[in-house]
Amino acid sequence: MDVPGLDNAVPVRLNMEGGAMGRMQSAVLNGERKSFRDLVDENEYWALNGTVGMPDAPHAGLALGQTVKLEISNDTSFPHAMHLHGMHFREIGEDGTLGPLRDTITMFRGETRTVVFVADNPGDWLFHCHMLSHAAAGMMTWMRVT
Ligand SMILES: [Cu+2]
Repeated sequence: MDVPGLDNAVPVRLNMEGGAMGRMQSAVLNGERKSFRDLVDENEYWALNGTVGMPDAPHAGLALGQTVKLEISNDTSFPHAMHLHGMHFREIGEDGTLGPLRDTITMFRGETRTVVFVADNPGDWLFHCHMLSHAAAGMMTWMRVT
């Protein structure tokens, strides 16, 4: 899969936080900011861009055909297999080389990595950790392609 348009790619950030031995102090759950301790009491442990679980608004609203450069940072103490529905991506190295076509990237603790893709599939697409207990405890969001 070619990824044209990298020079004009839309930048999107994803910050992964939470879990034991993490640094997350608080996050938003159902529109309300809560301390990590209160989140744990509700069996919610993980946040993406400061929100626990599915936000009302998409993490990113993408125009059909737009090239996207998605930078992901894992600020937790655990590995997470981040899985995007609807589209495949390729990791881009610092030298600009493109890795293999994937729909999941395993993010180890402390890593920041960048993937690129063309938003070529209209719809609302889940983007979540594939450790499903993590997804169920907050580690999921979604993107919209229109
Ligand atoms: Cu996870």
